[in-house]
Amino acid sequence: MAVNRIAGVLSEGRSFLLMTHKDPDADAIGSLLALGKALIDAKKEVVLLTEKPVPDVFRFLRGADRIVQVFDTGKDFDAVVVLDCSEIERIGCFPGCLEGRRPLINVDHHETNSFFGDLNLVDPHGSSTGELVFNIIKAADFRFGYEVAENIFAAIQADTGSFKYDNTSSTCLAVAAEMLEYGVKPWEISRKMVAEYSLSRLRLLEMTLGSVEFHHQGKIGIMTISLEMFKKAGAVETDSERLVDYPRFVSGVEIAVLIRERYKDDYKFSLRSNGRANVAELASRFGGGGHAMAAGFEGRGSITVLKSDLMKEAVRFLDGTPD
Ligand SMILES: [Mn+2]
Repeated sequence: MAVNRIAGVLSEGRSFLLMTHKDPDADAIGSLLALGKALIDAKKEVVLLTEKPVPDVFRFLRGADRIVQVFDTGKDFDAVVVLDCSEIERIGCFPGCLEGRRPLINVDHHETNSFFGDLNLVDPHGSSTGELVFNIIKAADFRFGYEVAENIFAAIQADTGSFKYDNTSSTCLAVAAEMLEYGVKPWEISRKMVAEYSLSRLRLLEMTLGSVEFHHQGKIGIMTISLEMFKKAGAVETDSERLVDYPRFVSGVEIAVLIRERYKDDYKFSLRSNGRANVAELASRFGGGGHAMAAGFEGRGSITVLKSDLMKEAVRFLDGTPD
């Protein structure tokens, strides 16, 4: 089994490079930190690498200061572990840093994963990559301590929308419960994760809600955030996280969309489903992917054209989705 083979590589090796996707979420950072700390406790050397500095909102996660953006590229590693990435390109740009580095270990729970690794632990039924990291640590018989547990708990909590999404399984609840035995307090993590937002985020939310539009008999709710709005609110990219949920709270909405301008004429589309529509499939029609209930894609060009393309496809999609 992949999990045992990966555990074997990690047990036998001595030094590892761990990476995750660009624009990381709490599952990405939590998985990176949990596996990193478990390896450190097992007397291994690790480099935890992200494309950009860890977003402020995840800085509270223990060990976050271990994550770097540059490393000695001449260094040899016994394996590279890529966490929570459906495609290898998701790691962002590290020119040459993966060249010739083997084995490449792919640990992910996205349905659309391309199995880019030499070893692939890909489980779309896993609630989160954090849950898969838990399985690896168990299989390798590495130690759990507070730090590992906090990061695994945060990863699972975030990817299940605090145990509300359809990926909340008895398995992930059991793993989360086990993390409490190491001292994790769910209220404390929740408070840090969602209740320590900046005032800028509130200002951004105010403007984002002002942009909401409903289409197709109220089945599609769309909000748009422009660069201008980010500037006015004094907000950063991560301040827009989870805002896409708001249209979903409205009765009758099947698909919620958040369009975020990243650069001029360069947009990130986040899609959420209320259960009927598989938004991963919808996103894949635009070169993106994700999960049935949460997915996304990127688009370049005129926002009017991009939006109308999405609308056309979403309408066709909803009308073709049986009740
Ligand atoms: Mn994830």
